[in-house]
Amino acid sequence: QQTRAESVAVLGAPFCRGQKRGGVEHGPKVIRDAGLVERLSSLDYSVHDFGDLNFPLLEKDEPYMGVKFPRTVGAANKLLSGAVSRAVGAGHRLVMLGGDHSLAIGSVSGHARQCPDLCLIWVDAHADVNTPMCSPSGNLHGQPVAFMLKELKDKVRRLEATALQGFSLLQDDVLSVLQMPEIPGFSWTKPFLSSRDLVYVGLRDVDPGEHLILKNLGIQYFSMRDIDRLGIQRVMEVALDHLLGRKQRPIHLSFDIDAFDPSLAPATGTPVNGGLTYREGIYITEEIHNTGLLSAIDMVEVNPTLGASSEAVEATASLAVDVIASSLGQTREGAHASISVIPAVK
Ligand code: 4U7
Ligand code: MN
Ligand code: MN
Ligand code: MN
Repeated sequence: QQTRAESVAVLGAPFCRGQKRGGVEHGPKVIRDAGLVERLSSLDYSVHDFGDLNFPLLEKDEPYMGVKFPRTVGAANKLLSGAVSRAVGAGHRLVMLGGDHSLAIGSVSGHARQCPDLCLIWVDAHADVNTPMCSPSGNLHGQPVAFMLKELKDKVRRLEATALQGFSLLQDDVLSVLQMPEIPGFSWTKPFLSSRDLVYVGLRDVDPGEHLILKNLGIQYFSMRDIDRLGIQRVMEVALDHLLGRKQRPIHLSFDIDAFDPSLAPATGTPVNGGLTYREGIYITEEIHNTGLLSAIDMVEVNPTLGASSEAVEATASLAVDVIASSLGQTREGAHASISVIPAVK
């Protein structure tokens, strides 16, 4: 059978220390059990399943500035970053199966090592851009974007000059919230993303410090209210133009399953009402596929121990597979790329 001559690497990241609920480390298994590899193969990819990473267990890992399991999360992401970098460097499209969303630190940074000009589309109910100073929970799955953004490390002068105008808060207060400190476990990584290279879709639960960061850095985001107002078609048009309008470059899609409405994706740790419909979610990924620029996908926060029933878990996992397949070219209108699957006339 003919293939697209394109290959997809699947990499499992069974990891849960970026948050407090057990079970999310079983995400890779339920997503595979929902038929991921078969679905991608039927889209004519050559699929390389690299299995699950084996994350080191650290015995002593005290909180630092309220951040929980900093060294454990740092070490896991360092390992993941190397694995992602190798897979992308070998020419594969990458699918990373989480695990909690702290894993995006490793996944996006590993991708960026190979593709320094990548842009990032973050589909999530949450902005995940808390710094240790402003995180309400100390959980690192609510902070990954803060580790990526160059502007949160940049020295005070640039922020004073531009972003802070018009804010009534004392400058010192604002800056101390915005600044990203050194965290044990993360000395292997440096911020690599500009705030203009990031777009959010699906937001509806943003913490005060996060909102301050989004506004101060002028990050492009589309909340559920924006989707209600503009429609998902216009949202994706503006989002992709913002990222690709000046220059075509590789896309990293970081997809948190809690972007969907909890009625569709119940098996997840931090559900928020009023999420994406099935059709909005799939439209997002169809449009990303249509750019021809998608280079890596994270699928995170599927937690099989939190579904009320096995049906609820299977529905969530199967939705995750639909999102990945659609990102990689599965269409709702059908396709006739591989004629060999048409049954011969008897
Ligand atoms: B997820 C939260 F406070 N913002 O920081 C936090 F509401 O990866 C939730 O998007 C983070 O699921 C959710 O803990 C992280 C909280
Ligand atoms: Mn989320
Ligand atoms: Mn998230
Ligand atoms: Mn979550």
